[in-house]
Amino acid sequence: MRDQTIFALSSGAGKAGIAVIRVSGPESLLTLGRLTGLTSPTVRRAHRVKITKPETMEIIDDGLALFFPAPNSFTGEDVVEIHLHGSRAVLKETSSLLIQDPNVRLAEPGEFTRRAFDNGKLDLTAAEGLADLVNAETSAQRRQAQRQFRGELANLYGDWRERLVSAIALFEAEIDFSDEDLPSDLRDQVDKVVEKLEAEISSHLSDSTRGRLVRDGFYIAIVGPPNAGKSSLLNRLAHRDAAIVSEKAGTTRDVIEVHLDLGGYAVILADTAGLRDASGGIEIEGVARSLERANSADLRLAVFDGSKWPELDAATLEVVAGGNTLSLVNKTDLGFDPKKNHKNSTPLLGVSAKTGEGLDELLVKLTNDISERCQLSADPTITKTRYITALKECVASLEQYKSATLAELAAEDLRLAARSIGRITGQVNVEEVLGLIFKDFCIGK
Ligand SMILES: Nc1nc2c(ncn2[C@@H]2O[C@H](COP(=O)(O)OP(=O)(O)O)[C@@H](O)[C@H]2O)c(=O)[nH]1
Ligand SMILES: [Mg+2]
Repeated sequence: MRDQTIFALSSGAGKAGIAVIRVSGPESLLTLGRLTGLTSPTVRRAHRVKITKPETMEIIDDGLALFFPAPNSFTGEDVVEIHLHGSRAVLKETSSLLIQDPNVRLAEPGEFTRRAFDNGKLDLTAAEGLADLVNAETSAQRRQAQRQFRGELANLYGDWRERLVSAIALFEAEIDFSDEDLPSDLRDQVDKVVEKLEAEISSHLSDSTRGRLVRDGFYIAIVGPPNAGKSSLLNRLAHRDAAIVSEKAGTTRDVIEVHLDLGGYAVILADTAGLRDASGGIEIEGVARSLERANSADLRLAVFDGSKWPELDAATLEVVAGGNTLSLVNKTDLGFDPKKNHKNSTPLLGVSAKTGEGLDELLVKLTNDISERCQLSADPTITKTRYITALKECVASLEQYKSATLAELAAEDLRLAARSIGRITGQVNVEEVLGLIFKDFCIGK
């Protein structure tokens, strides 16, 4: 229920120096009074308070409290923040006081942000930007999420929608007042708006991978024959033993993934089973999965076995021929030179997972490649498939408009186009997408 007052621990769970409990809703100030005795705080000012058990007057903790009156708060409602010591006991006893209070209840996941959205404090793209910001692990993810949270996409999509709505208004003025065909100059005017919009949306769509690569991470699949040292290389790059290394070929059967931060970009590095003629069912499945990962990866790292030099594995060469691959020959500690006498035209980088030789050069190459493909441009970037789907629908409706001869139908196409954009920002027809978006939030946001 919307007018219920909610509370949640807004800082992370577990032991910490400070923890923050946030309360939002009409009873916020009264709740603060019941907990601490502070009844008329100066707005947006920190006050020293003591959380006290009402029956025994025992002080649970002392901390700070702030009051943000509606509408100038995160949720747009009255909000109170209580800063306490982040001890499990303090939080447990304070929460239990709040739980016993019939005027407040524990917030559901994402409920604070949901209220902010309902009160027009942010649009859906900004809400999603906030979720991304909370989840950001690398600096590129943080930068991108912050831009979105600040309203970069909200402004862009909002502007497109407004232009469509104005075009619809022009049409409607005509449709309402006459049964005749539209004056051709009006149609020309709207045609121009549509053409310009379509060009802008198409150009925005054409750069749709960058934002998602940053947000979801750049996926690199390590492929190569068994025993080439793929698992050793992954462990070396991850600085831990994530994958099993064995002399026995075919040890890695499933796909093992580790998360890395390369130059501020999130990277998922996947170790795969060796490419070879598999004998058993599980192994065949392993090889099939390797190829599947290799195909869908943003980059493939082909690892050849240097102990076989100058022979290069045929199945791996096939993957390399598919392009988008960085080729390595591992085990340079065995004393061969990959720059010499290889028949293959692809430049090969010599590395040793054992000694670490060549890995710095590999990391530089990888980081350059990733930053080239992920670098944020000055233009707003698409971060979600949901946006792409809606924008494509919008373009389709605009195309439809162009071939519509009847004014009513043309106006309806524009309406559909505006609705597609509205679905992204949450201006229309949003109930079905709301659940999807807010379920990714954790409690306390
Ligand atoms: N000499 C040498 N041996 C290596 C190197 N990297 C891996 N190995 C060995 O090669 C064998 C296979 O390694 P592993 O990482 O399991 O290969 P994978 O089957 O490609 O995952 C193991 O015995 C490793 O110790 C290296 O750079 N130099
Ligand atoms: Mg392996």
